[in-house]
Amino acid sequence: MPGHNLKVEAIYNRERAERHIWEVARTAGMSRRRFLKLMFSTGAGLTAMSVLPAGLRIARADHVQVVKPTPPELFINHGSNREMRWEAMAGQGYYTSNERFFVRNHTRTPHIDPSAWRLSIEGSGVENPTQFTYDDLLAMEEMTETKFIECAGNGRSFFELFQGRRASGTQWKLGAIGVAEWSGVRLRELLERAGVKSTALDVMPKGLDSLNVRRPMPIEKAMGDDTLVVYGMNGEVLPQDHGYPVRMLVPGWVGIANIKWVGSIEVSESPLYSPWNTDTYVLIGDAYPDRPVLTTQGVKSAFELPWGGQISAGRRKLTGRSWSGVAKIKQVEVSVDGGSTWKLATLSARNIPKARNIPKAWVQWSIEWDAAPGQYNLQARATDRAGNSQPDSVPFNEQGYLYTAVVRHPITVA
Ligand SMILES: Nc1nc2c(c(=O)[nH]1)N[C@H]1C(S)=C(S)[C@@H](COP(=O)(O)O)O[C@H]1N2
Ligand SMILES: [Mo]
Repeated sequence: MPGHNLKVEAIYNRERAERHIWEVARTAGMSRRRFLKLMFSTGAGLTAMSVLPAGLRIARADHVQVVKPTPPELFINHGSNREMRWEAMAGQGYYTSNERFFVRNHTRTPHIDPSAWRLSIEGSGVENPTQFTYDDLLAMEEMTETKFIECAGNGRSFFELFQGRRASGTQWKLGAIGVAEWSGVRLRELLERAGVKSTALDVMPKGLDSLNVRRPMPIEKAMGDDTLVVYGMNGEVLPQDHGYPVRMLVPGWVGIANIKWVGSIEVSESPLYSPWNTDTYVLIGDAYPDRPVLTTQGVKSAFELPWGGQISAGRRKLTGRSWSGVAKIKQVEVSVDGGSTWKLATLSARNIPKARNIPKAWVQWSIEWDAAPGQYNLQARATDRAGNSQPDSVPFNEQGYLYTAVVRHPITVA
């Protein structure tokens, strides 16, 4: 795993894409001079990019904010954010591959040279401020965890669509989530090596992106068994867009807790604040007078179907996935008649022979449906083993977080 440099890979991919376009242009009789002129005028360069096969389509506009290719058949483009298309997960295995994993950047993906990079553990909460190199981390005991990372705003667009009030922020449907096998070292191990004090209160990882995105968590969460400093994703080097060289994994918590491109971790004996636990990632609205700070995610469900798409009539197997930030999923019910009747879906164990149902990850499910022609709003409602379920609506909050209500997924049967 070390030695595989994703920065070099990104440059390589871009050069390869440009060479491919030139080949296409040359075959079509274009002169080198005209080609270069086109490439340097952004608009035309982008048009030229569209002749690329999907895997090579690394448009310049994309390259600015997100490094990996995010083709439209796999992603919905929201500017610096890329949403996973749920319909593209149909027939896929349990994990979200690195190629398909959603990207949520407050600014843009930075390039970090791992040889110059250090991870510092510092602050009033440690006896011995300590620095770790990339190789130091790789030499430590490797832990792996299968968990989701989900944006706190996943489902935000439904506040407007179903409840008539638009919340500010990226108008995600349900694709701001993915499940991966994360590998790295326990944060607790690093804190202990730095001599964490019994009086330590808050722990704040800080990103090396241009805004230094950072957000504190309480020491109890930081010391948890499954809270990791991650360097691997699905058995590969953590990709650049997902936090290379290292990111946090804070299972069950809102996406923002999983800070990417971490350069330092502050441990403090007094409470820590950042814009991401004071101005954003708090609930603001009439129903939330105390402005609670977001921690865990709730329960959600998604169908692996195109939004507003069409399927053919007959016996169908509807598939989807449900998850909770708190506990394992106990059951999933599906309604095809607008919520009048509900049937239990079958929880599947595909691709994970032993671990049928993992807490703070998702469970795959399916249900048979004899679909007659017509318009439908399909609904799925999950319940976790802690008793949390999905309500019909949720009280509005200005920034549209935690939309855990049952979603009505429009579909035409023809
Ligand atoms: N440094 C840094 N970390 C970050 C972010 C960011 O913009 N900068 N975005 C956060 C948010 S809001 C989410 S939802 C997750 C998304 O992780 P992903 O892009 O790997 O899917 O990363 C979190 N970590
Ligand atoms: Mo997020």
